Amino acid sequence: MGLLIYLNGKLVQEEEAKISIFDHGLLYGDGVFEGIRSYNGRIFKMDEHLIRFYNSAKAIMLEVPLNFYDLKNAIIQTVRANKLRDSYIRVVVTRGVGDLGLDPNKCKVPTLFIIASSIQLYQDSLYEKGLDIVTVGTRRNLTESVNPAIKSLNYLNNIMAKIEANNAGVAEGLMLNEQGYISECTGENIFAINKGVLRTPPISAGVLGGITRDTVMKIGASMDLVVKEENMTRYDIYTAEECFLTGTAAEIAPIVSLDKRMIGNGKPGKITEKIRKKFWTLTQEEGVSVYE
Ligand code: PXG
Repeated sequence: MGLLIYLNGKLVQEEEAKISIFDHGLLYGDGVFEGIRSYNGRIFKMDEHLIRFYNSAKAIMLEVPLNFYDLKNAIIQTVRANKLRDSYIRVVVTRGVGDLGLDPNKCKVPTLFIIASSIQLYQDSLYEKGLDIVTVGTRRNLTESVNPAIKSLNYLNNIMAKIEANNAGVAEGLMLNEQGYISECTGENIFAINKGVLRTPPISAGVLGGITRDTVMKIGASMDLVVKEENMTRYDIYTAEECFLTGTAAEIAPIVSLDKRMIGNGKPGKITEKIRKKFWTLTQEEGVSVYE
């Protein structure tokens, strides 16, 4: 039997979970989404994800058809209905059904759906060995275009970057912004460690304010690392002692080379491994319980 999907207020079988070809989420990528994980029956950082979800919707002037409390319940119900403990939850709201023009005013009712399933971005072995990544030619959107802070359904920019990484035969691509500063990977934030300083690009460099990014900055501070959000160039990564990426789907994955420059000794870094362990512990201890 397939998954049970929450679609516009009802739990339906996967095969029945269908939306119109006139939905502007499909026709124009007009909508926003979230990716959330549950660990051992608890939804990790749920409020943080939902706050970002409502902020993304607000930024594109789209009203989420459920309030915070009801959406939270709908997510819990969806995970429970699928009897999942470790899961990846996709929450999507689109502008809804309209005509073949762009105008969102023609879309009267937003479409809201929730998928609770699983995800694996990279093979397990890559977490042990570390990722080789390359800088891609596709630049991150300008913050005055589709602001990367909005988790919109418009991921073509990132997908083009991912295609470049695939073509280069590596698992991930590093995207620069218009000024040539580092922004982020195709769906993950990036960090470097050098001489006791944990660095990541600021939101203003055109990055999504990752929930995992936030958690990792807090973990770093608790380990007496100096945590800095500042503009970075590729040189800062080439010469770092350690490097890793973060994301809900990817979790924390060590990076061992960029553009064929070996980072540190070419193995996942010791501090990175400590951060990964602490992150894992948090995922097992925190979160909104699905089954109690
Ligand atoms: N940057 C971008 C562009 C993202 O889309 C992150 C960073 C990491 O943010 P979080 O809050 O997850 O730590 C994201 C996250 C998917 C999927 O298929 C979603 C993301 C990344 C990869 C896959 O749902 N979004």
